[in-house]
Amino acid sequence: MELPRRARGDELLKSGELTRLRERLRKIAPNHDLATVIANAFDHRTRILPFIFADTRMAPAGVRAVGSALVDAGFDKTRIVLQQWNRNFRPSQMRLDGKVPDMFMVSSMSLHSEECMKLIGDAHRIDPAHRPLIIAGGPHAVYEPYALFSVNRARPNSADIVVTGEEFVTLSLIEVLLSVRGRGESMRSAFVRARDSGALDDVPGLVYSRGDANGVPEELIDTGMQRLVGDLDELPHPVLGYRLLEPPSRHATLSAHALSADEVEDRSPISSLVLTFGCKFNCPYCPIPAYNQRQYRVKSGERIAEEMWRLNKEYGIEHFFGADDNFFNDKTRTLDIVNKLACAEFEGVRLSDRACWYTEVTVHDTLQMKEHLPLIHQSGCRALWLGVEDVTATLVKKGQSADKTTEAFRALRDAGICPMPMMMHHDTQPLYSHGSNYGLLNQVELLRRAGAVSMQILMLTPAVGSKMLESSYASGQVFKSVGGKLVPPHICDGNYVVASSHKRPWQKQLTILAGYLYFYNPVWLIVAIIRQRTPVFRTPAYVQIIGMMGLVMTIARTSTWAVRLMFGKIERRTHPPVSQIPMRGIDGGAASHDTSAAPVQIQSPLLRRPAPPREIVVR
Ligand code: B12
Ligand code: SF4
Repeated sequence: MELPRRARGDELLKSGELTRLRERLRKIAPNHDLATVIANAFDHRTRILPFIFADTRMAPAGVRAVGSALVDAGFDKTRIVLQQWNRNFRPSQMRLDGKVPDMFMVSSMSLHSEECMKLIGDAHRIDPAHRPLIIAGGPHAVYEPYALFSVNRARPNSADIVVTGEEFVTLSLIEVLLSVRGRGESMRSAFVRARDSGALDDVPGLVYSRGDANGVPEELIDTGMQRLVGDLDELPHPVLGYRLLEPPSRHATLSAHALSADEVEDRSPISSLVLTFGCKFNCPYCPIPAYNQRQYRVKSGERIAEEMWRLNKEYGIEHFFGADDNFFNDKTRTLDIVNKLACAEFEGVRLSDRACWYTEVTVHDTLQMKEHLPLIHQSGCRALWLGVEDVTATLVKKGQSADKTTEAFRALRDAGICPMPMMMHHDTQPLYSHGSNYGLLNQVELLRRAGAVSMQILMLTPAVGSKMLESSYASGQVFKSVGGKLVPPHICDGNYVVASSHKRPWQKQLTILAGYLYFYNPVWLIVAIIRQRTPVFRTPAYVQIIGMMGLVMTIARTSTWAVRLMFGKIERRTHPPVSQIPMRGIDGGAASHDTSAAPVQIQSPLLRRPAPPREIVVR
């Protein structure tokens, strides 16, 4: 089931609403000496291609955004702990300025959810008299907020409240809590009073529980879908969040000081930066358009340039990765941004001499921008990740074909921009096809010849919040257990075959490995070293080296899964995950995030035969 959309015309906040909230909080912040620790959950078992190295060398934007929002609102006593760098961190032992923090926040993607629940569980070891208010947020919370509440009576380790939205929701929650908080009162006690008085129900984007004295939730109240900030220039500045990072360590406790400014670039040389949100396409396996309530939101070129400049000046960061869903989504707005970046100058220095950037786009929109690619390169763009999915457009058609993909890749390479394809393998795609481009190896070869610098091959896996979720479960494609082992969340990332109707799913797993081996190997490394006189210079050779290193980890981890698929009995699920706890909206009606009553409507692409392709309408 996709996330529901608010009523037409009510999806966005009013202009200036986030700015005014920030101003209001700044006025009351001095009365509240709030201390907050924000943890980013990370399961180290997920460290394989294609994300290996990017996952630990880029401090995630989500926790930085929450930290920036708190500091911007006047709550300086905030620390961000990344499990990527601090795998032994224990919330039960955290102290900030010598005291247990008032709020413990945790952010997680779904694949890191086991670690997230362990962090919450460990925070519950703090004596209830001092326990901080536990707030969960991030992508896992957005799509499955109910999963952050525990129904286990023996271990009632739930978040107190889950934020299913962005900065505006988090700051609104804090505003409500501070408005009821008495002098010296704990945030948890303020939360209970605010909850019981119904004060939280006016903030769309929250899920909280009501339960017995032991903290086991009996029902979940969902305050509905958030309103989104339309003008991304209203967001707090990302420069603030970097000051809050806990230095890497092996300790369970926090260090006395955050990472110093001159160490930031060393630890996190790439900065993920919000530039735009949203995408006009409507791929059935993708939750993004629904999350954005079909809105396209942008930052101005001036603001992006200023953010890059300040991040470079204060921390020395030179590489920026746009957290975009489809940066070329709107030609006019894209051109406005890149024009500003190309001419931006600060203190007599051109920004493009100090900053390079990378992001995600589609083949279709790249061709629309073809004549502007030299300008885009001039603005500092050095690589673009393209959701090619399937060159033949059998799986999903979003304007790509073998010819168009080749044309787009060549145009990018000629402009000095590395094309980085993202492929999606599926049940009906063979390893190799004779006389067509349908096979995976045929497509990898086609992309390599067209100039692909890196390669991403993920198995089509039903994503929570996408249209195809229910039908994939209903048709029995989704594995519950293999060889007696339950499918754990950390392997549901597209790298492992965990949903398939194929008779021999292990073949799918090995096909993905074969695709990677075909692309990342010593032969193509040598070719890349010999052919360095291209507009993208040595990058293909560097990427080959990184790719081969990552492939070793990938083979080690996924081949054992292939063996399990080969010999183990596969049990399948018939329903997507649903809340174990009854959920309701504030008016007593259905909860926005309750997936239990979702209708099964869509024919899953996993089941489709190669032809005819389903056309996805480009709006
Ligand atoms: C950049 C990115 C990456 C980078 C991450 C690098 C890094 N270390 O930051 C890379 C390329 C490595 C990556 C990899 C993967 N990614 Co990714 N990625 C993104 C992307 C495009 C941007 C993330 C971002 O920076 N957003 C900007 C920040 C500001 O937004 P945010 O994180 O949502 O945080 C906001 C709110 O959620 C909230 N919030 C966040 N945390 C908290 C905590 C609290 C307490 C509170 C109150 C609020 C709160 O406030 C924040 C400010 O508004 C998103 C899509 C998107 N547009 O968001 C996907 C996304 C996060 N990725 C996703 C996925 C699935 C993956 C992969 C599994 C691969 C895949 N199959 O696509 C891998 C996992 C790798 C790994 N081992 O972790 C999914 C996650 C879905 C889910 N249910 O968990 C997303 C949402 C895309 C999607 N399909 O919808 N990804
Ligand atoms: S083009 Fe990409 S971001 Fe847009 S809907 Fe399709 S998969 Fe999602």
